[in-house]
Amino acid sequence: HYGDVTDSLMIINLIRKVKPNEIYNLSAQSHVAVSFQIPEYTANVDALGCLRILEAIKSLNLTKKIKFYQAGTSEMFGKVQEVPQTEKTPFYPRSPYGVAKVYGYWITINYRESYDIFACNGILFNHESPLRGLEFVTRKITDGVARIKLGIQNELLLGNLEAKRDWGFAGDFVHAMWLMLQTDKPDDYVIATGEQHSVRDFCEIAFGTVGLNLEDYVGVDPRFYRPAEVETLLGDPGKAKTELGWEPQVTFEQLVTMMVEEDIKRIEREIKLES
Ligand code: G4F
Repeated sequence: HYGDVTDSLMIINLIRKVKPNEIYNLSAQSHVAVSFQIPEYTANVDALGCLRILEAIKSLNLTKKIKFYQAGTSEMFGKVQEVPQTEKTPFYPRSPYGVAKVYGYWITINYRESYDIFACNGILFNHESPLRGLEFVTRKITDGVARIKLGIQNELLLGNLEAKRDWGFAGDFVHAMWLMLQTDKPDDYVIATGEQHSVRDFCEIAFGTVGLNLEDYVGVDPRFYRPAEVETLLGDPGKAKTELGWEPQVTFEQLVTMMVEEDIKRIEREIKLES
């Protein structure tokens, strides 16, 4: 089905047609840096998009039939108010994206409390895989490392190398989303690994995987700095562990290695096709 969460009627018609048991709202303008350039569009999709789906569930009288998952984000913690961040940590978003997601978070809780919808917020920290878009730093690095290793690129320009993130494997995190909707009572959960690394650490391991040294290839370009930066994020997944029985399976090193290896294989295939 085609769709767009800026179109209320389309959402209503689609839900009426598909009659889903579960809805996972992963729709978003999810690029933090881009949200500074298109803040109004970001709010329309990321904040009001969530409201439109909840309002459709309510107006179709499906509040007892559909479970709803809202993709919250660690970007809502922004300028962090405590370390590590838990479900109780106050939000301090640092981008139009983070601000819009805070609206999505609260409107989900408001519809849960007002209309008894089974609605959960997952507060997911950064989650990566070989399918990640090239606009995000992890994939930009692993793609760059693969190209440098294969001799078709000779430098990698990045922004803030000191930013720290709690990076996990997307496959593990999607499992946590599903677990949230299999419980008896809707609630909100932090999904994170509880481990933190800098962009520089990510580069070090990625270049190390192919026997190269990051100092020889990585440069800093202020074009990739953001008007307001989230310097550090570290989640405490304790509640998800206790209540959902969830634990990440893929380590940071395994994640970086997996992404570099997949990029090398993909680029080698592309080179072969071209020759
Ligand atoms: O990979 P990023 O663009 O991800 P960011 O901003 O943390 O957001 C991602 O994770 C969130 C979960 O916390 C999601 F909600 C969101 O939708 C998205 O998936 O940047 C990570 C860090 C930033 O501090 C950024 O400034 O890496 C830094 N960085 C340094 N050089 C760079 C670059 N980021 C990008 N995209 N490109 C660079 O060249």
